[in-house]
Amino acid sequence: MNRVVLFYPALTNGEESPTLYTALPLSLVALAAPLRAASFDVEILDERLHRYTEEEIEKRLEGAVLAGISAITSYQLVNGLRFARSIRRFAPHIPIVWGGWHPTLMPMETLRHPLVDVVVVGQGEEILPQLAKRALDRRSFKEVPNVLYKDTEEGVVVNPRLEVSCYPVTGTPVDGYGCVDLERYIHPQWGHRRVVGYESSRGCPFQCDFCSIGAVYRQRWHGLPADTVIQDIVRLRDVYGIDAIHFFDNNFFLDTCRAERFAEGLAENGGAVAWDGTVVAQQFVRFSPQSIERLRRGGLFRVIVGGESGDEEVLKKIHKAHTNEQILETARRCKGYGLMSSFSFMVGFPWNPEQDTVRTIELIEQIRNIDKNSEILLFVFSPYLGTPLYEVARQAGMVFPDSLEGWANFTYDKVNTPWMPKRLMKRIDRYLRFFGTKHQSADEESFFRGFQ
Ligand code: B12
Repeated sequence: MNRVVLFYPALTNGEESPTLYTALPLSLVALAAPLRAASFDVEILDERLHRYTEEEIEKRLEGAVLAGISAITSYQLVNGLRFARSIRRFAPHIPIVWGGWHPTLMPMETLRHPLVDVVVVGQGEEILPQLAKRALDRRSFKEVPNVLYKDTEEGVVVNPRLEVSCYPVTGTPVDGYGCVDLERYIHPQWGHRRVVGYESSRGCPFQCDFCSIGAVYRQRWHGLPADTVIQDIVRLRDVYGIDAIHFFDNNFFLDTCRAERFAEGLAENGGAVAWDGTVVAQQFVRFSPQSIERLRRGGLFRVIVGGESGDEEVLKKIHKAHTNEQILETARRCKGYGLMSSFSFMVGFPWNPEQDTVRTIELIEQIRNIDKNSEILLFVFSPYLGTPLYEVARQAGMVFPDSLEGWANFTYDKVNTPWMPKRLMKRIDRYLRFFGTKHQSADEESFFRGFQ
């Protein structure tokens, strides 16, 4: 059989991957299903689970017609390039195809690298099987939309960008789960024994200035029908013994009717699966008590909200449409309904980093006074490619790399935003080290005192 080898690079710099970093590689699972439907044998190499030796890579590449690498900015590029070097060494005749968030946002720069033959922009389900078939038949990639590639005669070729299906082109998401050893991606989390990831919708209609989703999905949102999601989740429960689902959607609740229909349908089908999802605060505070009760009865156990900043001046600037009061009301409601709440925040925006840091930490304190078990994730702001804040950052003096190797070293754990006073960065560093960015236990000192 003809093989396609897909590589998921580690997200870390050599250290072991924490649970959060070893969720199911949804991107490659989504690509494996249509490749298999097109009669390709697919091998997924997930470097987060196993550090492949050169010999192992050589063996896996035997008979491959194409190799694909998925990457978000930072360490996945470092590790992806290492893998690409091995492909060149052991299978110099096969095309090295890069896809995922970084290549999508920086396609030309990515293609310039000698270890990149083809870049796929955006979603790959419709595109990758076409590339694999052409690679097998040794035909050019000329007619394949949404790709850039190096042609021996024509040099760099940029094919037109077309809208592709916003969802699986064959079957449903769970069809692809059989392409990996699923057991290795099932983790105990949030009080549940067997949790796995699932994506029930793509895109987002909001235009938050710090987020890359808009650049790729152009404010479109598409959710799978509730019945399809129910079928898949029931299958995960009955076949794999899953007791909780973490929805990786950007905005699970956008279509509230769909979310409620899902909750009710799951309960009608025997329930016994808990699930969580992301929602914007201004929407959640408008859910009726009946609606929250229905969702809860259908398994909702955790609500995830992007709080982003406790400085309302910043919220306006970044086009985040909630208020601090709506964040606090979300925390109160979750506590009242016995739901876990999870809020993520960033500090150190380019306008007044000292002020936004202090205000954000004050808001976190208030949340914790409402519910000391609320999960808080806190990051130092770093501009994402393809976002309006990327431009703001450039104007504020931030220097960005201009090559794939440069971006590989642009690691999100070493933020170097020039507007951050050293003194403030030190205090935040100490604060993050002391508290981590994760959930705090009840008897720890107050969040705010840790910042002094
Ligand atoms: C799950 C997730 C994570 C996971 C795993 C990351 C990963 N590589 O998947 C964790 C929790 C670890 C994580 C961490 C971070 N993440 Co994250 N994460 C996501 C999230 C929510 C879902 C990704 C996913 O699985 N999607 C579902 C799959 C099916 O879609 P997909 O990945 O886009 O794949 C499709 C296409 O991209 C393409 N494709 C992908 N790979 C390939 C490969 C080939 C060969 C081809 C042809 C096509 C192709 O085809 C796929 C199917 O259509 C996305 C947002 C999103 N909606 O995608 C953010 C996102 C990817 N994360 C992002 C960021 C910034 C981060 C963090 C820096 C956040 C932080 N402040 O710490 C860290 C980085 C950690 C690190 N050390 O590198 C950004 C990426 C921006 C960028 N420039 O790369 C995103 C887009 C969020 C955003 N709002 O902007 N993240």
